[in-house]
Amino acid sequence: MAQLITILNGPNLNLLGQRQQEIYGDESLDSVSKSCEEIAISLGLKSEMMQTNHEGALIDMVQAARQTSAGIIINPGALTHTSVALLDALHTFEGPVLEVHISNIHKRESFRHYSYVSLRADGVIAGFGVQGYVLAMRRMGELLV
Ligand code: CA2
Repeated sequence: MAQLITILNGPNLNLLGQRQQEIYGDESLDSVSKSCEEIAISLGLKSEMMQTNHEGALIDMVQAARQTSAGIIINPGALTHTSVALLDALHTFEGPVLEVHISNIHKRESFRHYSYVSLRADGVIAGFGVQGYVLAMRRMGELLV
């Protein structure tokens, strides 16, 4: 059976492609999900994309992935910079965790420079636009062989 990669997205990322295109581009999260699914299949994996605007729901998704998923790709949105609870949940996950940011958080406001999630992440991609998700999928393919 193909291993599952869970791709998690935090607050406001449902608006991808609809607002602030100068920062986040014009592609929708659905379209990113389809690209990731295609890559997953080419790597002999499966992927599932989820998004929530709620911190607790994101933590529930991480906990559920402990039973179902070989790896997590996560763009926690603004929770990146605030959520110790999300970090704690990610610490309970045993497989690889890759952190993705569409924008280059280091080129933006100083409050975006720190990531709690990076304390758990096995790799971090920032500033590659939505291509970051695709690159993270490829890296998962290498980490999970
Ligand atoms: O660059 C990223 O991917 C971020 O994780 C996006 C978060 C931001 O708080 C982080 O600092 C960096 C914001 C997500 C908001 O997404 C939107 C997408 C399109 C339109 C409006 C918001």
